[in-house]
Amino acid sequence: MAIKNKYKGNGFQSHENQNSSLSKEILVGLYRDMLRIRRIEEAIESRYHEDEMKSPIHLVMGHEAISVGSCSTLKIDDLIYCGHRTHGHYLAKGGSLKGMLSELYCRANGCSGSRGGSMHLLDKSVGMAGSSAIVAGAIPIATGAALSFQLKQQDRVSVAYLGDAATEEGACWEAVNFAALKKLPVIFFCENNFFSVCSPLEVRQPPNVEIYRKAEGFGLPAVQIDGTNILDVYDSTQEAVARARKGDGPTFIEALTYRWRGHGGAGDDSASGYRDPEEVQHWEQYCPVDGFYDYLIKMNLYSKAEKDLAEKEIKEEIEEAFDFAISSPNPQEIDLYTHVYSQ
Ligand SMILES: Cc1ncc(C[n+]2csc(CCOP(=O)(O)OP(=O)(O)O)c2C)c(N)n1
Repeated sequence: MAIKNKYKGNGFQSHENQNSSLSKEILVGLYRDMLRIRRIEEAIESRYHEDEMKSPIHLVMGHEAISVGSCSTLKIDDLIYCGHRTHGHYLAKGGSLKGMLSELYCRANGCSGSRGGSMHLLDKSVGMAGSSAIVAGAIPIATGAALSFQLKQQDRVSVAYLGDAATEEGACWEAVNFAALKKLPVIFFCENNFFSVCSPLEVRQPPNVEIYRKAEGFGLPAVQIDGTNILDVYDSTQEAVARARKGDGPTFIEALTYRWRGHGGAGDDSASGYRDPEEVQHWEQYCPVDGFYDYLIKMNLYSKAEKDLAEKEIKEEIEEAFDFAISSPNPQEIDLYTHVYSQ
């Protein structure tokens, strides 16, 4: 097998010259947030075989720059919606680690009250408005939220995170069309990792028609960016958010990235033959977290000692959150009858 999906970005290796107007504090914060998500994902993965987390999981390793870079441009009352790969978005939007882990362990105090599991994280207090396991299911809902902001004249935006496979659903383009027509304050953020479960992009979509080009056909600004480069993600989302807040309508962002782990569960699944294991190794060279660390070091914005301290604090936070989740109560039988609606 040959490596088909080559890295198309600039890479932080050549980013000494990439200037950012962001302060040192913000840049270091972006790095720390990505590192935190990476370590949380590793911890979830290492414990998943214990079979105590009674929830399917979809790890986000390789996608960290997208969730952190984009959510960092949002306000707390802006709303985000996503599909099944939720952890990065929830944590980057300010979600509670304890609430998320409790949800994965199906405990009563999980952020979705143990009803959702990993694919349905919900937390109104931080603007995590919903996630859907139905591919493309959250896109029209995010668009509807943007319509409500517009009608109520609220200074808020919504973001619909979607995978490349979601662009094969009618609901995606119906929402994009409607948002373009009404100039809604919504950002469509496509995380193109080239796969839908085990099906590569080339067996699902015609070649040479890139996803962002399809979006452009609906008459809205659309860009393709390097999804492993957090500065590119931050800048393009910030621009899209500014456009939406000004009343100039939606933007479609296609960020190229790679899923380091299997579609679902723990570990890599390349051995099953749908992708070349060397392709995974190829993309690991462009790690969004380590690449940005090297950049910060080169720019004299960070030190090894500061990283060590961050690692220590993150480790302690993760251990405490796991202890909290594991010792949290299970839902009671009576809980079956709460949050149930009937007509
Ligand atoms: C409407 C619908 N069709 C099929 C599925 C089965 N399914 C679950 S995840 C998935 C692939 C999703 O790929 P993508 O949207 O690119 O996101 P990624 O997993 O790569 O992050 C599919 C086909 C589904 N959940 N919903």
